[in-house]
Amino acid sequence: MDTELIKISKFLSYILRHHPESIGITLDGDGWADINTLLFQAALHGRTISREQLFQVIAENNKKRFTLSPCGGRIRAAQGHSTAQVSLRHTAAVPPKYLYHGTAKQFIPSIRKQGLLAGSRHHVHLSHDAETPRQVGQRHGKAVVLTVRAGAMHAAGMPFYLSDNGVWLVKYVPPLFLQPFDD
Ligand code: HQG
Repeated sequence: MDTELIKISKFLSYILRHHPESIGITLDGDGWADINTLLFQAALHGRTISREQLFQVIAENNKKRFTLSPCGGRIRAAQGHSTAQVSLRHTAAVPPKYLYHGTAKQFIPSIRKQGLLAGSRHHVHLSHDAETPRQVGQRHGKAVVLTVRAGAMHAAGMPFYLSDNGVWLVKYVPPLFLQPFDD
């Protein structure tokens, strides 16, 4: 994606995950925004985005962060929300034995005590591979990839969800289900 489309993608993540009110729009409980309203309100707030650019971002985004509604008139972020307007009903799914979470070295003592917390987001984000979490962890400092005993957690009755774009989501990971720390 070219730099302009990356900027638009970041702007859409900000609006559709965190602060729809900042351009005066409201998302429904499933996170959907009407595309005409979104583009109109974005323009009113100084961000002019064409429909072509919006559709290009949906189609070409490297993590498929955005979903187009079946009728083509609405858009939503696939996951990553913090806004209270949205309580997306993700699909419950049975996880593989292990999933991975990317974090930074400075958070390890706290994670060791408290487990993985969702913080301002609605869920803790887990991945089926170890490479994506490494990149995610790097955003916060020296990357550390934690192994989550997802199969055991699920067997213990904790629900797992799979987002439209393949991110595994849980409300919380107790320390018990983190692979022993070897740092
Ligand atoms: C850490 C990207 C201290 C947690 C990625 C993380 C992801 C704790 C940070 C998505 C903690 C929260 C989300 C505890 C968790 N003590 N620190 N007890 N429990 N943490 O940005 O997971 O590119 O809210 O490890 O692919 O970094 O945006 O979450 O380091 O799926 O589409 O607290 O963002 O997707 O940071 O990233 P964030 P995240 P996109």
